[in-house]
This record gives sequence, structure tokens and C-alpha cells, in this order.
Amino acid sequence: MKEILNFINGEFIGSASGKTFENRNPVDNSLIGMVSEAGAVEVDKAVAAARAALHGPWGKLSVNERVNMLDAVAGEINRRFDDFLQAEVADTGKPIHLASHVDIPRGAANFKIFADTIKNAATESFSMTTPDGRTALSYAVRVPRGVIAVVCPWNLPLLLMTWKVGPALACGNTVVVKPSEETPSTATLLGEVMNKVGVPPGVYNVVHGFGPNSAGAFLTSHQGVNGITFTGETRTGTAIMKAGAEGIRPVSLELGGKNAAFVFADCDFGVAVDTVTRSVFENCGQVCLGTERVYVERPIFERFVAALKEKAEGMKPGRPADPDTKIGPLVSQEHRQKVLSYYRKAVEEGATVVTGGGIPDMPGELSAGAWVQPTIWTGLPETAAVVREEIFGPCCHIQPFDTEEEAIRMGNDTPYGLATSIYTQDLSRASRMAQRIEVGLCWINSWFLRDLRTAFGGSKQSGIGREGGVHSLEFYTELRNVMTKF
Ligand code: NAD
Ligand code: 6OD
Repeated sequence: MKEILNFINGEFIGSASGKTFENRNPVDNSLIGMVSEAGAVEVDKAVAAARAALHGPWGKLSVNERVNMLDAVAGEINRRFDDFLQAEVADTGKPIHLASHVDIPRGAANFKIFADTIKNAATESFSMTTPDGRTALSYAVRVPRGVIAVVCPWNLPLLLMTWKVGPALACGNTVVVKPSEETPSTATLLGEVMNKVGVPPGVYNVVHGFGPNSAGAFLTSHQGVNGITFTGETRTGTAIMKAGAEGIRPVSLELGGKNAAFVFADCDFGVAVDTVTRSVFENCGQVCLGTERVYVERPIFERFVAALKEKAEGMKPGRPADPDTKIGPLVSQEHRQKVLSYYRKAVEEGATVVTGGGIPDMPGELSAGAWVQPTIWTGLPETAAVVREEIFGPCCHIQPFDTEEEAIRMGNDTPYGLATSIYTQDLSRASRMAQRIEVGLCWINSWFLRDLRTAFGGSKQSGIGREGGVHSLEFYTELRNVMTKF
């Protein structure tokens, strides 16, 4: 039986309590292995190791030496590409072609981009004349914040974890990572990479477990942690922000969304249909940036609904390695229960089910997996639960609109503010909409197209702070001003 251990101070260790939990493959519910659950003792050890490492060889590296080490981490992830791929696919069930094009390459790229960023980041300086006629020169230096707690979700495990570990290490911090209990494998594998390329013990640590009363809560409430970076549900973000308040520790929060797409009658219809298909169904709808509300200008409403229906019905579920597979399962049976409860609620609320709404027939052992059908609804009021609440499944509600003003009003009528996408060939209109839709991320005639130098994050209840490029430096460093009088 495979054992997935904590990684603390450069060593793989079990927990003193001997507590373990199951890691299951959502494709067929088979057991991948047993995960060692960190208790307060292991979290304490990990934070102590991370603190000690700040003052050891890691803290003495020049920026160039650190950058070279992070480049080596990226190189080693790429060298062990298949190991990461197999581990990620087993934990999530996602198609291999998706993980091999998105999750694993971005896992490596996240170290490279922030190595480049820190090498080239400038800080401000000012000169002024003092009242006694001399000169005062101020300059800012960036210093690491210290020990960073990194708490991660399960939907893009390696990508989202390295999105935070990359900049944290580039800035000279040390980290304690708490991966999702659903997807513990790639964070653990990264420990092997760190050892291989000579990252000093204690710089990168991993503790496994759950949230409340487990590793997540022990870590975020630990007063040895200097900053908490979190990706996950808005409700969990609230708990994490409260934990950060004790000891005045800063938090960076990338949270949930209920993202809208706007499709105007003058769009390139093929681009709009193909891209909305991706934004609704990719990763089985488990992408924070994904679309769950689609607003379509009335003249093309029926045609668009029919085209998206055809795409949804063409999404063949299957094994990750099968090249014909277009959609994997949800991450777990528990998440499937949640998504199916929304499928039922949509019907109770009077939706027209355009397609899907249930569980697909899967052959043999796949029938035990966490599969759901890609689903489209129409005909619901904007007050319906499936139009307001984040479902995080392969589903959307499509609503017609008549005017730009009406589309903006419906789009903004949500407590969330993560992402949107706008489909039109009228770039004046697109720019106007981009100014008025209340989100952190806006795509025009595209979706999830990433330039890692740009600011990434959500507004309203979708998050606090921005990461990406130099914006990550704001969270992962303290800016210290030095003034010299001469
Ligand atoms: P989640 O909030 O349930 O869990 C995320 C992590 O937090 C897990 O590691 C979990 O163990 C831990 N956790 C839970 N409760 C905790 C607590 N009280 N204290 C400390 N840690 C705790 O989220 P999830 O279900 O893993 O992920 C899906 C959610 O993540 C969706 O809402 C999605 O929109 C969001 N998400 C947002 C972004 C973004 O960039 N904005 C990206 C990906 C996912
Ligand atoms: O691309 C990224 O950097 C990023 N953080 C993506 C988030 C996707 C959410 O599921």
C-alpha cells in the first residue's frame, strides 16, 4: 500500500499519532494510498524547520544563487514530468492531455517566471534636501516576509501550489504547504525534487490533513507563521482571515466565483461557442475562473443554446489515458453529492434542462467513479440558487439579454467578482464592458489565456490581493525604506 508522508526539514515522516486517511482515485474510487495526517506536533516541527531555514544557508544565498536553484527545481519537475503527471492524474482523474498541457508545465513555469521576476525587480529611491542644506537619499529594499503558510485546493493541485511556492521562495521565504486532503501527491513529490536539486532542508515543508481541527487550522493559527496565502472557497477564506488576524499576519486570498460570460450577437460565433465550451466544461467545471452564468444577446440565444448543447453532448467521459476522453470525473464522491444536489435544485426551481442533469452510464469499475453529466439549464430567474451560488461542476445557466445595460446589471448582481469573458467583435463595446464588470480578471474573445507577469486575483468576495509578476512581491516581501543623510 502506497504511503503518502509529510515532508518536514528535508525528510519524509509519518505523524506521531499514527493517524492516516485514504487517498482515492475519483475515476473508479480505487484506493491510491494512505496519507499520514499531520497533527499539531508535526505542524509545529514544520514551522520550526521553516524558521530555522530562514537563518541557515538558504538565508545567506545571493539572489542569483536562489534564482539558479529555482531554475533547477523547474528543470527537475520537467525531467520527472511523467511522475508528476501520473500522480496528478491519479488524484484528480483529469484527462492526461489536460494535465500534460496545463497542470504540469505550469508547475515548472511557476518557478521560472518568479525567478526571472525577482532578478529584474527594481525598488524605488528618492533624494531630497534636508532643512540644514544636506542631502537625504532614500531607497527601498525588499526583505523576505519569513515563514509562509500555503493552503491549497484540489482542482489544479500542482499549478496552484507552485503559483504560491514559486514567488515565496524566489523572495527568500520558507514555506509550509498544506495541500488539499483530496490531492496530496504532487506536493509530496515536490519534496523529492527539492532534495535532489539541493534546496536546504526546512525551506519547503508539506503537512497533510484537513481544515478545521486538523493540519489546515493548526498551520494557519500557528504564531510562527508570518503570512498566509490561500486558494479555496470563500467560506474557508473567512476562517483563514480570522486566523490571520491573531498576531496581525497578512493574508492573500484567491477565493470562489460565479463567473459570467457575455455573448453578443456580433461575436465570432465559432470562437464564442468553442471558448464557452472550455470555460464551462474544462476540468469537469472545476476551475475557479470557469463560467457558470452565460448571458447571450437575444437574436442568437436559441442558436447559441443549441450549439453549446451539441458541444456538451460531445464531451465523452472516460479514462484519463484514453485520447478520446473529453471530460473526467469530479474530484470526489463528496463533491459529486454537492454538484448533484444543485442538479436537483435546478429542476425544483423550474429550470429547463437543455442537456444532462444526472450521472452518465459508465462501464465496469468506472461506474464507481465520481462522474456527472455536463449540464445546461435555461429559464431560471436570476434569484435561483444555481444562478447565484458557486457549484464548481460542469454546468451553466444560459439567459438571454436585450441591452448591454441589462447584461451588466445581471452580471454584477453577485457577491463574487473573480472573472468574466466577453464575446463581441466591437472592441469599443468590449472595452466599455471591461470597465464596468466588477471582476479582477476580464477576457475578451478568450478565456484562461495567461501571461504570468500580469495581476491575478478577485474582487468583492472572490479574494484579497493580487499575485502574478511583480504583484506577488507585494505579498511575499516586506519593503524596507533606508534613508541616508550625507
Ligand atoms: P476549500 O476552501 O474547501 O479547501 C481549500 C484548502 O483549505 C484545503 O487544503 C482545505 O483542507 C483547507 N481548509 C479548509 N478549511 C480550513 C480551515 N478552517 N483552516 C485552514 N485550512 C482549511 O476549497 P476546495 O474545495 O479545495 O477548492 C474549491 C474552491 O476553491 C472553489 O470555491 C474555487 O472557486 C476556489 N478556487 C479559487 C481559485 C482562485 O484563484 N480564486 C483557484 C482555485 C480554486
Ligand atoms: O493561472 C493561474 O495562475 C491561476 N492561479 C489559475 C487559477 C485557476 C483556478 O482554478
